[in-house]
Amino acid sequence: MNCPHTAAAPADRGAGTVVIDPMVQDLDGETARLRDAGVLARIDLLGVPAWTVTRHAEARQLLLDPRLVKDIDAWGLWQSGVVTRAWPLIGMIDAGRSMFTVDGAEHRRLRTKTSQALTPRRLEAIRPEIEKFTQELLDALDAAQGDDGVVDLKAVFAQPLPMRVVGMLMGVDESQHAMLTRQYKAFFSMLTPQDERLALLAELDVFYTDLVREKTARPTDDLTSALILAEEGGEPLTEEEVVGNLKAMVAAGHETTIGLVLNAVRALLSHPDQLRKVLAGEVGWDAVIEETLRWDTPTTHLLMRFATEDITVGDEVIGKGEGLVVSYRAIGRDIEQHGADADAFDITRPTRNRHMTFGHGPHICPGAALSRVEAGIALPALFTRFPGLRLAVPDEEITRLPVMTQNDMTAFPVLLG
Ligand code: STR
Repeated sequence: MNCPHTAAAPADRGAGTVVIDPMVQDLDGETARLRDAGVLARIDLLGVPAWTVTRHAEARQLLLDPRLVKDIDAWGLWQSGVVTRAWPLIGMIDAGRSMFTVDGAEHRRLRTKTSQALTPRRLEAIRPEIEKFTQELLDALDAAQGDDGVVDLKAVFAQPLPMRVVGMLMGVDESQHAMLTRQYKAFFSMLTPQDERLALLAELDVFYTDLVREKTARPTDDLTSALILAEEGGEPLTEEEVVGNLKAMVAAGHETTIGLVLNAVRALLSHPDQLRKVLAGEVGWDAVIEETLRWDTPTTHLLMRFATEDITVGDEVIGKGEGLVVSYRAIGRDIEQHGADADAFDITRPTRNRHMTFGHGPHICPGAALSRVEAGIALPALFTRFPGLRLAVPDEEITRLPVMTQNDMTAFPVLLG
């Protein structure tokens, strides 16, 4: 891998450092190693050192700590020029001004409108449209079966559905969805050369800026227009801020829900006894969704927060200027939170709703309710239409994409039955 930072990284990485594998060859092993490395573990992200928190209780506390901020200028390695835009993960942090990168009162100002638009009550209004998209994509799935009956559930169903939903919400025309899917795939993949990644981010900025200008001239009833027009709570958002929020919504809304839907299908197909209980109505789909969120989190590692002062966690200190990642996949497997069998998928687990996969504190995922609505429609619709759904290859042959921060698979070949 071409990574100029390997050589430039500070040498004081302790023996206990967990190197995060860009190829994601053994995610379960890595999750376990992180948990074993301690509450606060040292990690190596393509040669760049950071801390990560691996436990539920401590993550909860840190996510409420105002001494941790998202502003990249608080990062020592960025200030000193050790980390630059040549680092392949920079786009996860230096993503422009938005609710994702700002804290405090400014953060509230940037986020209010979005979180108000995504409450469970407001989402009821778009439920019929999500149901319609789902039915259309189930038809597409049926039509896409090859001669051998095999079809890729990811490409034909799990991937387009969230893009349509977030596209409708934000006012992104359907003609652009394939382009966006392609760009985000390249953005997240560690196989994409960094100059290409920076170029595609610049192209996306132009695309989103054009869209915001068009909506400014001709507002419609989508959330992008609402963000442009919003005035309550003080200053209206600037163009840069609307663009930043729009980018964050499309990137997050598209990528994470793919993982939720596919990981749930995979978990059920590999635990047929539990699938039977769900199909018999003994356990609800909400239980499947929550247990999937806990057990196989769509976001593996969330980059990054920076300490504005030394922060002590147990025996360790996150030094001023150091970076903290939140390793949600390890947190979902926390034994103290979920019991000794935390590594087992169990939809009847009493703690299944007590996961932290959407984060905690001021930055808690504003799209949480939306993702639950999407998965809550998609999963039962899929299994109702294709009750004999099964994997077309052994489960071990499902490969993960070389993406360090998201938990996403290359493809999910199924037989519809
Ligand atoms: C991708 C690149 C971009 O243009 C904007 C953003 C901001 C929101 C980020 C997104 C990123 C990456 C995926 C994130 C999302 C917020 C939620 C999502 C981190 C950096 C998660 O995986 C939880």
